[in-house]
Amino acid sequence: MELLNKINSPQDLRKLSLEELEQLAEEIRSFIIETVSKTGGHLAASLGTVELTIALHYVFNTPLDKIVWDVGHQTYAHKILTGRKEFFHKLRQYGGISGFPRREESEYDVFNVGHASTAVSAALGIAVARELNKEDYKVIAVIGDGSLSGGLAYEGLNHAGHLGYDFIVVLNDNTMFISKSVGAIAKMLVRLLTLGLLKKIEQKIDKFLRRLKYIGNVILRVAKRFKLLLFPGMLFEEMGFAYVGPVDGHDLKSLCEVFRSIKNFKGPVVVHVLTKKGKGYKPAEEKPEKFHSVAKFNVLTGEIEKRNDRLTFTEVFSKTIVSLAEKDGRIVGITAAMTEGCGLEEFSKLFPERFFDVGIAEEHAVTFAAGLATKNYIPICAIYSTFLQRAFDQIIHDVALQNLHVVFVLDRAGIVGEDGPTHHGCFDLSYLRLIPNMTIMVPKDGNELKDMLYTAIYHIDGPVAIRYPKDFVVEKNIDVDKFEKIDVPKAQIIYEDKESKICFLVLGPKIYILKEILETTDYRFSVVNMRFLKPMDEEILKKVCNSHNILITVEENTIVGGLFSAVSEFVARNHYQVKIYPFAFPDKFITFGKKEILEEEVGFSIKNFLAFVKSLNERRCTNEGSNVG
Ligand SMILES: Cc1ncc(C[n+]2csc(CCOP(=O)(O)OP(=O)(O)O)c2C)c(N)n1
Repeated sequence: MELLNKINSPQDLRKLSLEELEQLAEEIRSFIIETVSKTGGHLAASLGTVELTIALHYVFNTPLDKIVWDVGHQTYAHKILTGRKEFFHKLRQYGGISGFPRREESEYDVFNVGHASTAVSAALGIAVARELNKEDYKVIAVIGDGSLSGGLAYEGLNHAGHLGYDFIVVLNDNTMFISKSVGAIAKMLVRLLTLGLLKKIEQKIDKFLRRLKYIGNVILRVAKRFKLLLFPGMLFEEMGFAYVGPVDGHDLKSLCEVFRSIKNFKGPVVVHVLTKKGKGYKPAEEKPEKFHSVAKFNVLTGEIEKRNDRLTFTEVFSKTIVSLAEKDGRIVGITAAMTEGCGLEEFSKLFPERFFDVGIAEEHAVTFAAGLATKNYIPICAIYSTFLQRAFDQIIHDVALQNLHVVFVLDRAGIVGEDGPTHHGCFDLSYLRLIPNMTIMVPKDGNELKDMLYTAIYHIDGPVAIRYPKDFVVEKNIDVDKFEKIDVPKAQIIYEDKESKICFLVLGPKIYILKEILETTDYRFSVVNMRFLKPMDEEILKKVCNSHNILITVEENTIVGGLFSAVSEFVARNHYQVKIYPFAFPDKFITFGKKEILEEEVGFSIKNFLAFVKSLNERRCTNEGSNVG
């Protein structure tokens, strides 16, 4: 790490020669691989952007010039070069540095991010502020080809093209569809560009197209398409951007040359950069999808640390949906660029004609599902809780308002851990509960998930949501060919204690913590598995309100608008005299770190539950039962 040791900021970087930059790139790469092998993280994308990051900080005058990253999972080199090398071993660890750009962390992090397709819009806002303030700096949005599949990116490009301000978009294109031969054309284009010939050639083609005009519109359209093949950038040009590229994203010399040549470009410009995901680390190059977001791994062998063999909720969903789809051709699987994460990989292989990965386009996924539902298909929209936030209006306007039968399967509900606040699924119970016609179910374990999916598909009309955490189920095996209908909205009394007058109303798998407390201590209380948040089982609620003094709601969701709100509204509406205490996430954003640490911090560990039960008991013994919680 001879060179890297000397670099504490981009100012140090700018003192290096081009040859030294190449060595630095190798050192950064090794440093990233070594660190991520111990912390886990987004390896492949960050390895792909090492040279790009160096070139950007080398040519542009950061932090005065602003680099806005899309998603932000590719910014490890950026973090290392901008003063966070010393903290890099604490990447994604509680109290350490985030895996994504955060303005709180560094002046070089211009915009907080974690969800895709935001960079162009955010950067454009900054560019407009610069114009209004009559300031002088460059604004660069860096967006991946995947993130360019999200509609928001086009809204930003459209607006940027219309405004015409000086504005740079770097398209970090790491898809495999550009083969070697096209790569050769790319090199040629770069050379043409630096010689100033590109514009001339394009002008010639434009003239040629204009001459063709008299032959008729059809030919013109074909001709335009021909130009699009020759110049993929035409898409951007039509939106008001100049287009430069493609550029080899691992060739520091070309990158620096191109950035220097467009640095003072007047108006919006797209620089198309070709990179390889996982670049420089063979296992990641070979399996970029496995090393996209990776757990700890052995650097030498590339072997990824195996978690234990227990089944996850995702796997139960995966097996169940395959089992159901085998028997029913109406079932369609939809995901927004998260096939594996959402457990639809097997489904996609077995039923390719009924499987749709729509790209990072959650809004489209939902409206597309709504369209299918009007034709009596049964769309299963499998989207992480946090990403479904994107499609809030589509759920209301396109699905619920028409009471269409779309099944939403929300993975990663609750705290997810190291990815942090952009990825925790803390809000879905709240944002779904307020939507009319919606049924919301939360399984406590794998068997319940399986039966809920079956019930959602065959015994409920209108929109249905099932949400579950990134976690293991309690069961070892589940028979995904046997199904039991769950009556809507039947809750389930798991344990009834007539003496204590304390009743826990629980949504989801944390119910097993309470079971454990009942089994291992002398504390007594009733426990209800709510199963449904909407509609709620008002019969059971009436019963517990009449037989208990204290209700405690448990939900892995923000305290605002979920189960605590629903039970409080019910109690107030019916004038019951019970007291209600919440186990829910606080009304603030939860940081990143190990899931267990974060859960303890927000009061969801077994220790927290035990302390609460103990305090309830003590107060009850001293007749103070009213001030607990
Ligand atoms: C709205 C949203 N949906 C899904 C994701 C999950 N996600 C993270 S990175 C990624 C792929 C991004 O592709 P690209 O922009 O090309 O970057 P690459 O990883 O290829 O470098 C996806 C789908 C997300 N971050 N945001």
